[in-house]
Amino acid sequence: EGVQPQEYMIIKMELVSPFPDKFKALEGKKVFLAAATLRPETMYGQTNAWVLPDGKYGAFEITETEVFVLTHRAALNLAYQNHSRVPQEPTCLLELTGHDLIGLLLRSPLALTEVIFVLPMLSILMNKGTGVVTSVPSDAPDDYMALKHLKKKPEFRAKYGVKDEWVMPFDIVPIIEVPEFGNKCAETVCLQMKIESPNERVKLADAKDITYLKGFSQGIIIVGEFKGRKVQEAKPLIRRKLLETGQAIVYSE
Ligand code: A2H
Repeated sequence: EGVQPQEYMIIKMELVSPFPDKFKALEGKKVFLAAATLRPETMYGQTNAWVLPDGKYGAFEITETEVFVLTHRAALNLAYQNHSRVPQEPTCLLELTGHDLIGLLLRSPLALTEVIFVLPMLSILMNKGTGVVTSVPSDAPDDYMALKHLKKKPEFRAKYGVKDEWVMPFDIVPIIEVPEFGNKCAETVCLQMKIESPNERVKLADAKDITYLKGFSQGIIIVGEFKGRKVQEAKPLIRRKLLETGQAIVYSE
């Protein structure tokens, strides 16, 4: 745990209607999986969402009409940051586990892929962010390795009830060009470092640092409204746009 507060953006990944049975009670409301990210400028490249299968989540009333799916811990923090229907008091409408979320269909802000699925990731920490992560395999080594693992291992998909069509059609979406690293920076770094599985946590932490540093300091956005701009310039513009359009909120912990 850091001593400095960390400021995330929560990206509102909207559950596509009609809702599955487990979520029928929420029909009529806008339901979002609330993904915490440090890199809003990468949202064009989202290919799926990640949850921890055995993690405990809840569906919480954020406003009269909006519901967020996230951890109880994050819901409490949000309630103290002015994001709860009842001030300073989370209201949980539905208790959930990651298993209930796997396979949900989402529409996510800025994503070039129109609809994406919720998939299992075993390295998710339930005491960080919201417990929901959006996946950008072009620029996040963790996301790249987890998606690659799911694609390569039918037995892993079977164990978590993941259908092939939730995974196989989805591939890396190039969004940032980095000199010498190309437009699939996470893949380049993972290959260079010979990372073989999502369980190589020490190597992946280094890969994350390198990718983050390179992408931020030298990256150029190659898609969307800010195409041609440096990541450094585009990041605050994309952040502001997401906030102004109500597609994201700020969250700190
Ligand atoms: B980032 P920090 Cl493209 N468990 O978003 C595991 N990982 C989590 C998490 C949790 N509970 N909550 C958030 N994260 C991920 C995008 C991204 C991220 C890119 C590149 C790097 C990157 C797309 N995934 O993170 O420990 C989220 O993934 C590398 C730093 O608070 C979030 O930002 O520094 C990041 O980790 C927050 O990690």
